[in-house]
Amino acid sequence: MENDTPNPNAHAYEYNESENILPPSVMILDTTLREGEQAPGVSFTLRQRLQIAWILDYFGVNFIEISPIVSENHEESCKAMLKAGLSAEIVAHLRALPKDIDVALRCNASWIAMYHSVSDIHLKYKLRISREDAITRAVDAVEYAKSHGLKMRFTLEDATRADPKFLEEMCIAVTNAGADRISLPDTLGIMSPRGMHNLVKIIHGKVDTPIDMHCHNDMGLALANSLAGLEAGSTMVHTSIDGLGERTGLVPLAEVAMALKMIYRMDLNVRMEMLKELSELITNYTSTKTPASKPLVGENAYKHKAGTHIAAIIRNPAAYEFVPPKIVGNQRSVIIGELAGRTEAAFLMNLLGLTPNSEDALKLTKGLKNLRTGDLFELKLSEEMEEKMIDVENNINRQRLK
Ligand code: HCA
Ligand code: CU
Repeated sequence: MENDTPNPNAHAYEYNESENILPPSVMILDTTLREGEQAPGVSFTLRQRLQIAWILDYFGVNFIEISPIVSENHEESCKAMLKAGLSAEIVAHLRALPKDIDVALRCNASWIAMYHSVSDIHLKYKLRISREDAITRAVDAVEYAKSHGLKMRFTLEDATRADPKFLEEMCIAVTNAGADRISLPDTLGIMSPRGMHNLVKIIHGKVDTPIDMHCHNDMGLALANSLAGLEAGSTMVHTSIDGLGERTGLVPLAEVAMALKMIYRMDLNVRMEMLKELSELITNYTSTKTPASKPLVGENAYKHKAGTHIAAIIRNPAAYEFVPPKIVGNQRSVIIGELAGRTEAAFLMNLLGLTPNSEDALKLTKGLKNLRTGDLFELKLSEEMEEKMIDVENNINRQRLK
C-alpha cells in the first residue's frame, strides 16, 4: 500500500496557489564539498569528492561548490571536477584576494565565489581593517576577477550582523564593479524568518544582482530562513548533504528540495529518490552519523510506533506520512512493543505461527504493556508485509463482528 493521496497542503492556509510567491525558478547550490568539509569529522579524498560531485550532479543540483585554496589536494579536486563534464556548474570558493583568484584561474574555473566580511565585528577582529578598506578590497577583487572573464558571486560574509547601511553600500559597490550574484549569508544562524525576508527584500530593492541564500542552523532556523529569503526574491539556495557545515551546519539538501516541491509545488528537476543514498554516502565517507531524527533521510523518518498510528498507516500511510518513503529512497517500519495496538499484536501472533483472535490479541497488547521493555523490535515493512497485516486485521475484525 502506498500513500497516493495528493497532499492537501498546509500551505492552503498561507496563500493561494495562484499567487506567485517564489521566483519562477530556484536554483540549488550544494556546498557539501566546501562548507560540508568544514564540519567536524569530515574530510574527503579526491576520489570521494569526485564521486560526490557526480552523484550530486545526477541528483540534479545546479551548482556545486568547492574551495581550491584549502590545499593542493583540493585544488586537484577542483580541476578534476571541472574536467569531469558535469551538467552542474562548479564554483570555486575563495577569499576576495587576487592570489586566490589566480588559483581559480589555474584550475580553469569559469565560476568563482569570493567572500569578504561586512560586519564590524569581523572587520575589526578577524580582518583588522576599516570599512573603507573593505570596500576597496572587495571592489578591487571583483574587478580583477571580471578582468579575467570570470563569472562571480560575491559573498558578504556575516551579512546578517552587519550595519544595514554598510551592507547596502557594499552590495551596491560590488554590483557596480560587476558581480554577477551576491550571497547574503546568515553566517551565525541568528536570523528570524521575518528578519531574513526583510533583509533580502531591502537589498533586492537596491540592486538588480540576483541573491543567494546561505543559512546556518545554529538556532534550528536554517530551512525557515532559506524559504523566507526565497519568498523575498532570492533565486538560489545553498545546501549541503545532511546539512553538514561549520558548527551545526546549514540547511540540508533533502529539506530544501522537498519543501520546494511539497510546499511551493515547484517543479524541481531532481531525483528525490536519491536523497537517502546521498545521506548514506556521506555517512560512509565520514565519521559523522546521520541523526536518526533527520527529516526525510533519518532512520526514524518513517518509523511508526503508536498502535493507533500503525492501524491507520497500514490502510493508508498518508495518515501519518506526508510523502512516501520510497520517494526519498527511505523505508517504512513499525516498532512493536509497549505501545502496540491490537493489529500489531495479532500480526505478531501470526508471525509466530499462531492463529490470532481478537481476544488473544488484546491480551497480548496488555502483556506487552506490562512487560515494561519499551520497544520490543522493529519491523521493516515490505508491501507484502503490509498486505499481510491488513489481512490479519480484517480477520480479527470479522471474528469480532460475529
Ligand atoms: C565561511 C563563510 C560562509 C560563506 C557563505 C557564502 C558563511 O564559512 O567561511 O559564500 O555564501 O557562512 O558566511 O560559509
Ligand atoms: Cu557558511
